[in-house]
Amino acid sequence: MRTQVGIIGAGPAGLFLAHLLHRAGISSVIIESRSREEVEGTVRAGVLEHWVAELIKDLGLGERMLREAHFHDGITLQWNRQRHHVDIAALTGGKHVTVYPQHEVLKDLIAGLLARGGEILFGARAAAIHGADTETPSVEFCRDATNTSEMLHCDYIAATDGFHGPGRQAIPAAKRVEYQKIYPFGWLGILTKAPLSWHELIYANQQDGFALLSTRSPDVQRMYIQCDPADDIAAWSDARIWDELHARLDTEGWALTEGPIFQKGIIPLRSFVCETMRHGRLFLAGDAAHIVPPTGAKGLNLAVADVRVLSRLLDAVHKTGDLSVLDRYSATCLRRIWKAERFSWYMTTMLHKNDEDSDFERRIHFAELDLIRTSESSARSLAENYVGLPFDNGHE
Ligand code: RFL
Ligand code: PHB
Repeated sequence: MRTQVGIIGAGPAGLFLAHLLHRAGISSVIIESRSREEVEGTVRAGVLEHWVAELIKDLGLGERMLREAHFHDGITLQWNRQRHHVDIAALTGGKHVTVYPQHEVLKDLIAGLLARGGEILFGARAAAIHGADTETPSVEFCRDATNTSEMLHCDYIAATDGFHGPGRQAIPAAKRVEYQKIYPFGWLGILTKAPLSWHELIYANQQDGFALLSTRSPDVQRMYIQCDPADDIAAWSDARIWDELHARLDTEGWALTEGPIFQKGIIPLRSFVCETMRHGRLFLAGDAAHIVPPTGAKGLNLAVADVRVLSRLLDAVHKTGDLSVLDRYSATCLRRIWKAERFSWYMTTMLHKNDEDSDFERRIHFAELDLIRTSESSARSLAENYVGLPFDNGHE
């Protein structure tokens, strides 16, 4: 098989890339190890930055999002049993928080790509990347259905294969510098069949730690609580989960609305960046190159930002034949990545209870929250980061 860009992974990074390349007249094939049903059924992120929602519309894929997503003017922060509304729309000249689940975005991207003649090989696992630093790279893959090895020959390879995929390891270890921070807490996430409890997301830091109230649809709600990342989910009965959610989210005269819990799981929290993101004709994008803790709602958005850069550079090469523009890929992406890493770390440290913190640090976190309540420039900084920083024109 032959194509211009071989893409490993049909997550947000791989699928947005295929659409952007298609729009530029560049062919691609996506190799995805999971089935379409599994990709479309995995519950992950919920919040889109303003420009990502605009991009979905620009790509002609926004019809369902416009009908089904929730568009919020802001977010609510809660501490000391008090709530504070951060008016993101007012602070950013009218930008909104779009709550539209990642798997719904993926359904729209997959259907749209297939309708446009795009090629996605589901149930096909990339096993090895060959000749990344040559002019003739290829991806060796194996389809579940046949269990035989095949080759995808291409001009460029995009490894959009997530944190555990083989892409990053194909960059020689001596060329890679990896930065990592593991947090001493995780998130227990649930889906519950219940009506909306509050009109926007609530990020709470109460005595027992962090909780987040989010939504999926008018009758399905998404909620998270801080827990020990080593906890066994079996130790968390529904009753225990509701007790903790009430303890962290309820305020005087207001209580969360309960419903049956139909999905629950625990994820660890980490920050990770791999520098460089390129080796010859191999490019890493999305979680393959970086991870953020979910408190800033940045992971999916950052994956799309990477492939926005990559598609523009590949389009420039396609038009001019000048390969030297590709030298800008890593540095251009990393400028935005480190700002998202900073914001995600800041939201995480400010909003969680860390048993390793001293009382002094705990007081500092509450002072940071109070600064957002009382200082417009602090609130604006949070708002700008939350809805997505502007692009660094000329550099991205
Ligand atoms: P993905 O989504 O992991 O997709 C990678 C794909 O590659 C496939 N793959 C392979 N295919 C072929 N051959 C191989 N050898 C392969 N190895 C792997 C995998 O099957 C998969 O389909 O990476 P991508 O595209 O970089 O996208 C990243 C995002 O998924 C991730 O950052 C977000 O989900 C993070 N995240 C959030 N991001 C946001 O922007 N806003 C949020 O509100 C938000 N909330 C969250 C989140 C992540 C969470 N979890 C579960 C970690 C909330 C949570 C709880
Ligand atoms: C979600 O709805 O899953 C969600 C929302 C905001 C976050 C993280 C996850 O910061």
